[in-house]
Amino acid sequence: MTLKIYGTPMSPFVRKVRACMHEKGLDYEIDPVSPFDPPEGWRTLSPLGRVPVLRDTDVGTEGADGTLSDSSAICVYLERIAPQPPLYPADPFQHARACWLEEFADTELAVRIGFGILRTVIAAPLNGEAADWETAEATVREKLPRSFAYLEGQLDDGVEFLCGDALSIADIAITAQLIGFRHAGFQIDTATYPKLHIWLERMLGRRSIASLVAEDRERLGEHSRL
Ligand SMILES: N[C@@H](CCC(=O)N[C@@H](CS)C(=O)NCC(=O)O)C(=O)O
Repeated sequence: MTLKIYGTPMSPFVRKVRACMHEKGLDYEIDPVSPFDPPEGWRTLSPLGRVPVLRDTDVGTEGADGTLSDSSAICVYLERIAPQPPLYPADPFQHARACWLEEFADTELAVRIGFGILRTVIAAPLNGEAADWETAEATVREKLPRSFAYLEGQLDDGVEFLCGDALSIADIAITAQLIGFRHAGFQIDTATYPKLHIWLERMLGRRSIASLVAEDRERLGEHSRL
């Protein structure tokens, strides 16, 4: 089986898929397509023009054959082709809850952190533009507290994971987005969100995630404050 991810490793959605692959011990190739400067014919693989896209070359090697163009669809596929370790809880309610928290990460956190922080203080200076710390700080002060309070409430006292007693797609999807927040040098306030803070630090220490953060750091250089 040859699995290929198309998408820049700096995308939180690419990071989410890669973390799942690392957890499952799957080998893959990566083609660092930028959705903002894509190769010709990109919309054949990605109808919405986004990354990541996964290709399973056992299924198809040309055009859209064997491709999936959404991180959530890709992660479901990975679970089916490599069931161990499971990243979707067996319990029906926890399974659905994990999918909801994944959705929360992919929409709410992605928009807040993507537009408010990644674009303003990570991507802008990398593209030779001035960083907009005012917008980033306003995002942290005014936009993120509601999300963080919600996530704090989703973590039971002393538990290691968001859904049940094992790592799930919920932990991975939320971490993939929060890494951007941490690259900008922000911290989850320990006094206000103690469980979320501990949970995130633990997630960042997992081998599957730590290797991705190390790669990011190398790529971002002085632009990573994590
Ligand atoms: N729902 C998609 C979202 C992917 C997404 O928004 N990716 C961003 C990069 S982080 C992108 O390609 N943006 C380009 C655009 O929206 O035009 C998924 O889960 O894969």
